[in-house]
Amino acid sequence: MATPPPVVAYVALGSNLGDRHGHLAAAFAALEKLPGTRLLARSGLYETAPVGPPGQQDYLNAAAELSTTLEPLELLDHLLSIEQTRGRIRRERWGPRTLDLDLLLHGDRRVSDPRLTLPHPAMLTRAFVLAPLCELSPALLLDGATLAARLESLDRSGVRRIAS
Ligand code: A4P
Ligand code: MG
Repeated sequence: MATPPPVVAYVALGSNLGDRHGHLAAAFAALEKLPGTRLLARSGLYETAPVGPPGQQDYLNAAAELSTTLEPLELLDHLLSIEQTRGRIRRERWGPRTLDLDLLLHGDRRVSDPRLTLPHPAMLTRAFVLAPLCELSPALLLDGATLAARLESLDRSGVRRIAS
């Protein structure tokens, strides 16, 4: 079977437990090694105030731009297994996590599957996702507005860029 043409996909990275820098560095290294995939660009690192249950540590967040021939669900499965290698245990929704990898966009695919929704439903309302993503693709249009314009309209007070 012919290999499908590569598409550009974006992944959000987050960690607020344990060695946060180590978890994100390991995630970027693992993304680079995925089959049929190239890591085109990575954002800087952001320290962000936790959204969700109170009493959590601050998060480190970042974003990655990939070129991939993997189908969306295949890519999701790889992201989930990278999370597992960093000891991710799922407890409460929005609770603390060693590593969270969310698939934000996969080309212009719209997916509504019990396991995967694309574009990621919360990406446009979260400055901790859009700030790093806008470093990679500020002019990308989604539902009639650029990512940069969406970010402008959000409260960014809890989001601080700490390293490139
Ligand atoms: N799933 C469906 N669509 C997707 C997608 N586009 N990408 C399914 C990834 N996964 C997707 O995810 C549960 C299931 O969602 C997956 O098995 C997959 O089949 P999860 O990561 O186990 O659940 P979760 O992360 O606990 O819940 P949820 O609602 O996904 O949480 P979020 O939205 O990821 O939020 N505050 C700051 N500052 N920074 C953060 O990074 N992250 C969260 C987690 C909360 N607060 C935060 C941050
Ligand atoms: Mg997740």
